[in-house]
Amino acid sequence: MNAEPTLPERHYLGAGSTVRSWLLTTDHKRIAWLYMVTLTLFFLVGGAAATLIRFELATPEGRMLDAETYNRMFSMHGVVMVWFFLIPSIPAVLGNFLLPLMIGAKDLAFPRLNLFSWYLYVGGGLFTMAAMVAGGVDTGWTFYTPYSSMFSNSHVIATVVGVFIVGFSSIITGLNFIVTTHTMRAPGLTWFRLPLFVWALYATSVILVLATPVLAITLVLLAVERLFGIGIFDPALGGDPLLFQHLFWFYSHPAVYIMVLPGMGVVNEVITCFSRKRIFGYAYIAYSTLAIAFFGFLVWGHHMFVSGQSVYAGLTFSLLSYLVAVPSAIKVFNWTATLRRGQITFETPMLYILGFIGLFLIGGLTGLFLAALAVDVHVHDTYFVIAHFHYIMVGGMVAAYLGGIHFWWPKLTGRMYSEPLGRFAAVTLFVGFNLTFFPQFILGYLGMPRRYHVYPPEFQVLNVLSSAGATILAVGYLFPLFYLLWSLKYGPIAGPNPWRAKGLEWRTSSPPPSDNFVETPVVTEEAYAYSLEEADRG
Ligand code: HEM
Ligand SMILES: [Cu+2]
Repeated sequence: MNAEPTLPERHYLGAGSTVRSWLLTTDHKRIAWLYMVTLTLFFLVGGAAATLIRFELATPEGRMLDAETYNRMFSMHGVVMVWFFLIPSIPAVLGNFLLPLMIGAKDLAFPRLNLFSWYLYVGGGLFTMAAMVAGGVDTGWTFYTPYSSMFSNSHVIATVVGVFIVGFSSIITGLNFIVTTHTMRAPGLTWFRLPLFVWALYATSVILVLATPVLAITLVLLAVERLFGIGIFDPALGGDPLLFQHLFWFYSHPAVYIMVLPGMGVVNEVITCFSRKRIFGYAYIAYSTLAIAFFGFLVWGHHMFVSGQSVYAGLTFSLLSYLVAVPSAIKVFNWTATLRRGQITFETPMLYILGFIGLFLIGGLTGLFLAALAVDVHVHDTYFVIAHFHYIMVGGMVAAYLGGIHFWWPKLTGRMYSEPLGRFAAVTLFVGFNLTFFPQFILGYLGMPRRYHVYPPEFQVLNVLSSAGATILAVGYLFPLFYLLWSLKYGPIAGPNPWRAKGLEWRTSSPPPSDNFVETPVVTEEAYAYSLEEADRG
């Protein structure tokens, strides 16, 4: 037997503990921590707003918040969650930490630029937070014109400036990831030996680089119209409000894949490890990742079925939206086939990932309802839509994020968290999530519109269920915060590879040294060379 594992003598976390050493670090692993801490704070802000929304909706009369405040709450919730949490989360935290480790590199291609993009993220966040403190914004996270440009009297400009700046943080991170993947792979690490998480980051980065500038331009135009009254979107000034929607969704639909592709990447890593099997259909998963990124650019018009665009445009966008479902379905099929006859064990990361697959399926299938023109006309702007995107984003993507955090926690910190508490939190989250959002499908189908704080009493039962579920869900989210913090100091020492996982990141110590590997690793086999025989022996 080996002796008790100990923490390595030199590792990146020990490379200086002053605030200065953190704020000026160019180590991708420390920058990942900077992101993790700031993202978590934003998540708590967005979550506080969600709590108020659900409290308000527990009764039909809307007595707790006035209409104006309610609007500002759901806008703040959406703005913070989408722009400051979901978009950066997996790429900026797990991607930053893992990309160099997974490809056997010492750092990203541009370490200083990486630090700079965190500063942009925080800077943008401060603008938006200042707007929130000053009274908030009431436009919703989509800033639809002409309301946002000519009529709203809330803090639109400051909010939009914040989002604009954060957009540049995304673009820079995307460029950094692309260059790193092209130029810094270890000897022997061909494209088709890359972990699928790296493929996912790569495809995501392409979207970030191509789509985000469109958002940036759109926000500038919005600011110009609002500040100077130049007619771009407002019909009264000769502008076209549909133009805003086209530009906005040309970014924001692909942005959905910025959120979900990295989550799918995490699923690949975790599912093979805890089934002790090669991933089924590696090449299909890699290609379907690229296909999703590509098709994602062609479907933005499905957000505009009732906007008055031509029926032919509507039909085309409807058809194209179905096409995106194909590569997504391929992935789910491949995951199922990977599980088949595997030696499955249910550690915490695996529970989150199985949760992801279930919730993503429900979210994806209800997406097909929305992609069908006629059904969408019925459920447009109802709670059905809210339920659909929360299943994908909150159920799916946040579960993948948490699953990934747990899976790589021993690598991040060198310590283990408590497995029973981890499992308890994962199950709580799954139960709370379904109780919160499943009733919303029914509410929406029955006709409860979104963004209303007063509703007819017959919708109350379902709303109370949803609010009760949200309480359970909140416990599921907050719990990991405590036991993970606890494990930072008291967790048992993990050793380099507690899951007996494949992948270069597991070949270095936990936590890794500042420059990742003592010697540059050489790759001689495909990714995921798990074997069931080895598992039997293990
Ligand atoms: C990661 C977590 C979450 C994210 C990313 C997220 C994201 C969003 C977004 C983008 C909207 C749309 C805002 C709009 O345009 O109207 C929204 C609305 C909403 N969210 Fe969340 N959400 C999250 C968690 C939650 C939780 C935990 C709850 C409940 C406790 C919740 C309840 C709601 C409700 C009720 C609305 C509807 C507001 C309306 O009437 O329009 N969300 N959420
Ligand atoms: Cu879309």
